[in-house]
Amino acid sequence: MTLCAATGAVARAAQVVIVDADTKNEIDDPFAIFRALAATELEVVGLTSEGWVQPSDPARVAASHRANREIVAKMGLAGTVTCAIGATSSMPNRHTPVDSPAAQLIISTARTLPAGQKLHVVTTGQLTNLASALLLDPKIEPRIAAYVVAYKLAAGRLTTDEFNCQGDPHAAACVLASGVELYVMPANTAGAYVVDKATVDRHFRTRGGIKDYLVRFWESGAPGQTHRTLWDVALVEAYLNPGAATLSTITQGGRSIRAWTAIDKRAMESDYWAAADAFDARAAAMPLTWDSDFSRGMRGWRLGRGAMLKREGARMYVRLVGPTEGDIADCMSPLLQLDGAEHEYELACTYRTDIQRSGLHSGAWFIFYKLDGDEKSIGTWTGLTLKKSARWTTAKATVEIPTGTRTFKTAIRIQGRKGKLLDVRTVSLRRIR
Ligand SMILES: [Ca+2]
Repeated sequence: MTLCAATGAVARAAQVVIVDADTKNEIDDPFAIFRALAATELEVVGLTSEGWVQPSDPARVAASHRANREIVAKMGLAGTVTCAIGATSSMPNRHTPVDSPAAQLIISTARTLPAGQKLHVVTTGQLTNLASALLLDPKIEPRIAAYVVAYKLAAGRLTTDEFNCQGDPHAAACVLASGVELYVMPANTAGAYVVDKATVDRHFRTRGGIKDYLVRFWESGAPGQTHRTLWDVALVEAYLNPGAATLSTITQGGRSIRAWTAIDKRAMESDYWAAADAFDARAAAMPLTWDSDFSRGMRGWRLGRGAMLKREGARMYVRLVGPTEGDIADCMSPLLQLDGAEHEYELACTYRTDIQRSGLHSGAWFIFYKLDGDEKSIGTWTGLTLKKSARWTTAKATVEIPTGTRTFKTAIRIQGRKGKLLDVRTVSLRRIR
């Protein structure tokens, strides 16, 4: 993370996103929000709420806001993703915004990004919060790219004859007439994203947390339905996977708008379930895990002697430089608290090193500390030794946790090997038993 002192703006490694959703209106919103929040390439900083249909009812936006908070909590992201409630009514005309905490979150986030970085607003409901933010602070317009599921595409033109637009026709007209960088998933393109409930059950049922929550959301929102169109998921998938949809340029009202004209539903769905399955693994591994996204810091890891953060393009990694003979360069993990029962973990890392031969207490390796309640070492001494590799490669080790183990920590080390390098881009620890 780089701090730009002049502006106070923070440059982030991952794309900064706010998701704006009429979460309680349809079952597709929570499924789409889950996919966006599970995306490792995004830093979703906010989840804002919309109402739906006319006339406006403040109870609807409040219900969306409550559902947003539930989703964030179920995903273990409370404190990371800010939930801000949106406008309690639609706009009275095309030029008059409706202020709300949601609009203010969009404004303040766009303002704090450094020049050249855009806030992506991904909207899966009516466009009130986005349009209002653009009207309340016109200076943010060049700092935002908006991705919306709205409008209908007919004969090469976007019309507002569509559900999300009709919830606030003035907001829909305002966004279309604005100069904001705009990507539209028209409702008639997204309509091809139909999902089978049996597939949802296979991936989510009895998996606990957010996954069972999404099963319940389907069953209460679309009781008895075996298939359902998940329009909003099509937007998030097209946004995350440009290859899974066809993006065309439309010139309308004297400006250029990008709109998706077709989707590869099979590619989108296979990405969705792969990301959904991976989310479990990450959740279980969270305590000692980091990856090349350092936008949230090192998650408790400490750079020791001979260790530094380096950047290669958008990726960051930890570099260790071999100290003088006999000394140690290291990067220490935070402490993982354990329940004292017997377990097995899998430790995996992505690394490269020019160190020829390594072993326990020698060269490039991960040291494992398994300690009892008195901080005494327990079980046999083990670690993960790393083979020489000029390219990024993955190494894995099984960590046996004997009964009585109360804490585990690990450290990336170079022992000896003066001037030699070990670069580590990701570390994950996953309980397998
Ligand atoms: Ca929606």
